[in-house]
Amino acid sequence: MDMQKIAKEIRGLTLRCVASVGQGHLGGSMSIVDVLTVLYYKQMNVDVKNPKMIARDRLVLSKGHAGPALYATLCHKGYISLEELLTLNKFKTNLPSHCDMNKTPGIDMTTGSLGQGISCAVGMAIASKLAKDQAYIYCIIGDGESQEGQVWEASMYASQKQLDNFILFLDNNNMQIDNYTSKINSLINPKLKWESFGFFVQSIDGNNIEEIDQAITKAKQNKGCPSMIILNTIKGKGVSFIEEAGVSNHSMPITTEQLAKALEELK
Ligand SMILES: Cc1ncc(C[n+]2csc(CCOP(=O)(O)OP(=O)(O)O)c2C)c(N)n1
Ligand SMILES: [Mg+2]
Repeated sequence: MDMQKIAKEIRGLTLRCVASVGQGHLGGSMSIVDVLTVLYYKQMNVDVKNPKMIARDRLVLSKGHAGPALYATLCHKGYISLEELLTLNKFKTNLPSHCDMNKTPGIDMTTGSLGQGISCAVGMAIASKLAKDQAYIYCIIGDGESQEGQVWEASMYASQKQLDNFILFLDNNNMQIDNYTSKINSLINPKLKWESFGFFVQSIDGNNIEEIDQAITKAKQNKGCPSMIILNTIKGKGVSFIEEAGVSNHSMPITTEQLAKALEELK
């Protein structure tokens, strides 16, 4: 399986999804495509024919505004059709810009209010331990999102409960809604912070498929405490005009012409 190729295709689908409505969270969607590719094509125990399978692994996209990247991944896997992918945010759509578990097959938790998803994920990891179902619960938070106190309450409790089935990712793209995190409220050293909270922490190139795959495998082998994988990513990764927009790429427009050019670049 060529995961590099799949990631490019998922990036293309993400762009098409956002372009169908003309504007959206391109930056933070593009930065997590590589981790989504590895999760859904290699590491997660899920069944596209049975999205609600008991004891499946689960993903909580706590930075729920990156919904388009997850929808594109689910579309690539076959959970949703291409036709449906292009209904983002439209009247009566099943694909709201932020994830909704009651609307979209394959979405494990409703998110969008930053900070809350991680708490839900910790609860799901506790439930999985009680059920002894051997599932892994994955969760992706943003670096800006980590300014929410709830992120730290949830992290503290995951550690207290020794949730080694809980694998947390930080999308460390250095940007939040309208500026660099370092200019607003910096994490300074997220590795030290989560280590001090009792996590097994790895810090990797979050846009490198190989590194992501290896880090998840290592996190699964870790016993007795939760894992954090810091994904050092580029916001808007993969398309030059989005990367170059920098802190303006959080939510930005994309025209039909830009879409065509970007898809060409991804070939
Ligand atoms: C509780 C809450 N406050 C504010 C927002 C609005 N909001 C959406 S995305 C965002 C910035 C998040 O930054 P980051 O977590 O770094 O996301 P990324 O860079 O990955 O897109 C904000 C403030 C929200 N969704 N929820
Ligand atoms: Mg960010």
